[in-house]
Amino acid sequence: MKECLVVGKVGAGKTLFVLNFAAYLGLARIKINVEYPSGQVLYRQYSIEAARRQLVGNNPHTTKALQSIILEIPVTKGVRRCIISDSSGLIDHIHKDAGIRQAIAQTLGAIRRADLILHVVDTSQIGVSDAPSALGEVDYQVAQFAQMRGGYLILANKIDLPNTNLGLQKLHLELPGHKITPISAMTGHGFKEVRAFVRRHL
Ligand SMILES: Nc1nc2c(ncn2[C@@H]2O[C@H](COP(=O)(O)OP(=O)(O)OP(=O)(O)O)[C@@H](O)[C@H]2O)c(=O)[nH]1
Ligand SMILES: [Mg+2]
Repeated sequence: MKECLVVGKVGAGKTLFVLNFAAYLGLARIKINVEYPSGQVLYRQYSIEAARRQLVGNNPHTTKALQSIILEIPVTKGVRRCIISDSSGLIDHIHKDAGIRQAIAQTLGAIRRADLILHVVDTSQIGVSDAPSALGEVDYQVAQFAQMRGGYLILANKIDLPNTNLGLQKLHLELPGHKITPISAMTGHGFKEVRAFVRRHL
């Protein structure tokens, strides 16, 4: 089964996107395989609401493991299955906590292995200095790495927030030559385009 990895800076909205995208594709319950950087693997089940309450958060590094869900994407004849994996958020500096450094290393390893990469960017914070989710060096590095391969899409998230037009324009200037889809993980804006992209690459 192909793996679609969701990456991006801390607080960009990766977890909310994965959960609401799974709901958009018809999942009422979320069955998550949680793979910690230590190698420990846990299996958890949630309703979508409980998953949102427990797994989405305002503090950086809310997610500290690879959290994978099996999705079924409708295709012409039936459905095709793929794994979508939420990951620990990236940062531009080296974190002082060894556990977080391991979680980030796990994300970097997953980037190398993934068949598809959805790179979530917080459009509301582009150019905001010092915001943890602001576009940063690590975003340019992910984009550069992904350029060498197919199956890469940038999701300009939080487009529901005011004044994100300017952020979107800046993003196109900062990461030229990449396909960028504006989305809102909160409202579901743009999910149809993301589904079409994933379907094309399965
Ligand atoms: N308005 C708005 N808020 C969003 C959107 N996506 C995420 N958020 C909010 O942004 C915050 C961070 O969301 P998460 O999904 O936990 O972000 P994350 O990228 O998984 O963060 P880490 O796990 O810490 O790396 C939460 O308060 C979300 O409710 C969006 O599309 N619109
Ligand atoms: Mg998260």
